Amino acid sequence: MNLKFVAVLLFLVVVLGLKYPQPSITHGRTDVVSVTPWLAPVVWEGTFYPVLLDSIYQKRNITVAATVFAVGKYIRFLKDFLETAEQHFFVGFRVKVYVFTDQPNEVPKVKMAAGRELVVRSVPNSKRWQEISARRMEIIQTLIEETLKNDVDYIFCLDVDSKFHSRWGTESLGELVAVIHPGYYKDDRSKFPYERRPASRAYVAPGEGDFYYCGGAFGGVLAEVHQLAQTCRKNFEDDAKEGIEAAWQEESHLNRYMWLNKPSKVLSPEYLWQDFKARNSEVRVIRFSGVIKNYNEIRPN
Ligand code: UD2
Repeated sequence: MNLKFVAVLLFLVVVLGLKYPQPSITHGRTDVVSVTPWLAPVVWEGTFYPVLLDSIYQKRNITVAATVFAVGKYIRFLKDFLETAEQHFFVGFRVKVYVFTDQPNEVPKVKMAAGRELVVRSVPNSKRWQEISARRMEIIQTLIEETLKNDVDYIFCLDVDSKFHSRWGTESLGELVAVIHPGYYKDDRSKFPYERRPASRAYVAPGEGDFYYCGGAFGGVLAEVHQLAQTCRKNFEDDAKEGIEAAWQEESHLNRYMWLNKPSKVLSPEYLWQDFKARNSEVRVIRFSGVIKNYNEIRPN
């Protein structure tokens, strides 16, 4: 969707009145569940009208931030990430993409549309990939406190080794937003790779847990994401002082957090698929997907 198209849509909405199919409460998708037991929407293709949602948020004049980390060899994923974000991520809205990298000079020059901005910040490298991944929480917390506070309405924190393939827009907005991991959504929760050692602050006991959520994509309003980042950071650091690192670093802490603080919107695995997985039939659209990578070659340890 380009800006011209958005302008036409806005014209339709404002001048002619918005036209969209009549909603129904008895007909809709029957192959997936589109609401959690705590009544948060689960976003799947076919459960929302993009034009209607965009018209609601255009009136609110929102700004959306995205954070992405490209440290060490992960810088190679940045170009595709940024270029595809231009094509699919909140097109027609004000967007600020914050890139955190140890190689600011290597950040590719990607042409950003009007109203969209790229901000590059330096961060140190680390000898351990676990630390690079987990330290994101601390940096996101500080970014919200020092920079975004009065400037931005929503924030999404995304993995760089991924590309957008289709719309990711206003349907994803909510107070606290989590994405269901594509690898486990048909499994019994006993199989989820939660942290299982009670000594860790990321511990999830047997019989607990709703879904297994991705560390590679989460978001919401600033206050909620700040609370999440601060809590996960503190728990990660307090664990570290006792010599414990959760099974999946900040992803484990995020899962514990989302169990205690239910997300107000849940995004289906359309919002973070993995390229090595064949598409399942209920996934009608892959919007964002992790690329295939050789861990041994790109990680520092
Ligand atoms: C999963 C999660 C990831 C994180 C990790 C646990 C998904 C899709 N991915 O993926 O978010 O929770 O488990 O640690 O849910 N990075 C660098 N340089 C490095 C290493 C990492 O910049 O050397 C950044 C980069 O933005 C990358 C992210 O950290 O996308 C996560 O690292 P990963 O992709 O190696 O983690 P992975 O695939 O195990």
